[in-house]
Amino acid sequence: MTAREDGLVVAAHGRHYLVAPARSESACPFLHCFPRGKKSEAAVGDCVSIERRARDQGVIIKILPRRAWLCRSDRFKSRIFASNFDQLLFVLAAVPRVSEMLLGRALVAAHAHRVRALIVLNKTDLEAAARVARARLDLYRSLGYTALEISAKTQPEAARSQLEIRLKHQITLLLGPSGTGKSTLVNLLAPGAQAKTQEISTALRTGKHTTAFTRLYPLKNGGALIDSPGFQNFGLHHVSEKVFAQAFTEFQPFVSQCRFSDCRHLHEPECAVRTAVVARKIDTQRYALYAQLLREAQLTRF
Ligand SMILES: Nc1nc2c(ncn2[C@@H]2O[C@H](COP(=O)(O)OP(=O)(O)OP(=O)(O)O)[C@@H](O)[C@H]2O)c(=O)[nH]1
Ligand SMILES: [Mg+2]
Ligand SMILES: [Zn+2]
Repeated sequence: MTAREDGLVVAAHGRHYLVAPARSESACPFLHCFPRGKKSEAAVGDCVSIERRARDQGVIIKILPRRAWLCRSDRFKSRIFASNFDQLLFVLAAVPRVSEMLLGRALVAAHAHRVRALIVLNKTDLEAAARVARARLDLYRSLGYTALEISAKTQPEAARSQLEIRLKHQITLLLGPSGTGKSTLVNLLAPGAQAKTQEISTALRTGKHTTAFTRLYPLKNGGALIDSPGFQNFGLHHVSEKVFAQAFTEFQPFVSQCRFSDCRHLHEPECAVRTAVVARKIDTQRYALYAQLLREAQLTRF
């Protein structure tokens, strides 16, 4: 029988995986691996059990249980693209304009998987636009999230010192719209990463994201960054309605005052959450996201 060994999936291109062997004395830093069966379902961040077939090649025999994961999905199919992260770092930028729906989804995902979420506003050198984005950050700070402000390009050292202490020994998944500077941050924090970055105007003209694949980069002082392509959406179909409601922490002071104890805060009479939205005690956009997540969940489940 061929000996098995453990490894960490650092990149996934269809059925082709790049796996870092757990044993550091391994002759190759990375093994090219394929799944044993027809289905290819490993994700970046997965701990896997492999059998070597050649010096730099192997077959994935088993995926070890995951701690946290995110799927890129729609109603019909979903695929896990990153797993086993300790925290989410959502990168938004003065330009392109802040996508709060995406940010809100990331925060719900973090809550559902009980991982920390950190928000970073990049490109503060673009001052006028940064002012607009900054005004919205106060909302998230009031909800208890840490929101840092950096300019990875014009003040890299300040960005590094703000981030390094928060990323040390953690596996951090970078999320955020295309062009906000995720790969720029990877290059700043993970020496030798050489992640591709691109002017947004060029990227938008081609209609493609600069980062095409999710990839894990080890950090010098322990921990790792997982860079992902900027994208519009990811699935939360595995999250229950109850968890959705809990993830909106600003609803919590009101839920006990709803007339019905099983109130979903959508159309029920005497709903204290909706009353709070009307009274502007709850942000309208955040409530709209909650209602949308519930609608999406219903579409998938029935
Ligand atoms: N003005 C300014 N531009 C920045 C800053 N940080 C990054 N950029 C630029 O923003 C553009 C996009 O950066 P990327 O790092 O490729 O963005 P990304 O989030 O990885 O994009 P995708 O891979 O498409 O998801 C590049 O031209 C960067 O040079 C900054 O602090 N200020
Ligand atoms: Mg990128
Ligand atoms: Zn209610």
